[in-house]
Amino acid sequence: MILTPHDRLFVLTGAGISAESGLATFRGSGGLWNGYRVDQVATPEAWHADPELVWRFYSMRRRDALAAQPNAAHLALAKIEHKLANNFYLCTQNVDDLHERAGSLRVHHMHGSVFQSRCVQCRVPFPDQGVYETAAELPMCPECGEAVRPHIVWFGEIPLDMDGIYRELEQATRLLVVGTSGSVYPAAGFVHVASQRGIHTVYVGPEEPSNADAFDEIILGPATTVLPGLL
Ligand code: BV8
Ligand code: ZN
Repeated sequence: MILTPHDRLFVLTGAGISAESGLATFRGSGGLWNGYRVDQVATPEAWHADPELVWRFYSMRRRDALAAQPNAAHLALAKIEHKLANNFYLCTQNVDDLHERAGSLRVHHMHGSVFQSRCVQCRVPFPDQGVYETAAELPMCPECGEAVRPHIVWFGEIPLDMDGIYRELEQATRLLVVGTSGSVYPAAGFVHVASQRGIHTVYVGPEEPSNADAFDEIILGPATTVLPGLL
């Protein structure tokens, strides 16, 4: 990917970039959605129906993320950010912190972070690495006594700082998308916004995403193999 000093690179990542760090993707074989149905653990309705099950699911996700290490793909993005400085923006659908642990600074978690929680009433996110796996352990707000939930964007909820994301998309001259199946919106629509603006769009992953037709370039291969050479 030829980048001139005037280029502004917008990068979107999905579960695929963390696959080689041992974190399950959603749809892949053995994917998260094989063990749990989306509507059982990742919707506001699921939370109201069974907060204990939801907290068991996200406690498992916290353990997995804590045990994982950033891989060469995360490191390649941190390196290019270092070179491009403010001409770089990383939007991830992932709730793990492997981008930050690889050294990325300008990372926006549009679907939230597994290491943050918030009170359903006070709504202020705070850092939380706790695991809550029984009804007795479910966290309550020290301020107002209400329930504390994972600071995660569930299906049917609006992703975080969509205005900021669209502002960055408006200014970008290149779009790089890595490791996402292109099946969940609004993230899957970013490539369409980029194409309408005539900016060059590239996808990296071992298989074509469901929105493949929208990309100018598809580079098939694992992120750890492709990204270091691409950037
Ligand atoms: C909303 C947090 C209103 C939870 C997640 C339009 C059309 C149809 C439906 C909708 C629509 N608009 C909205 C909807 C509804 C819904 C939706 O899209 N449903 C789908 C199922 C059809 N969207 C919503 O509800 C969203 N909210 O729309 O609010 C709104 C919006 C904007 C403005 C105003 C109002 C909220 C969606 C967010 C839900 N939360 N995550 C958690 O993590 O537990 S989504 C979750 O699934 C991920 O974050 C990600 O976004 C998504 C898909 O996962 P991927 O990351 O793509 O992973 P997947 O397993 O699918 O694929 C892995 C890929 O990696 C594969 O392609 C594979 O080839 C590749 N890969 C594998 N190995 C490697 C690799 N790549 C590189 N290297 C490797 N080694
Ligand atoms: Zn509270």
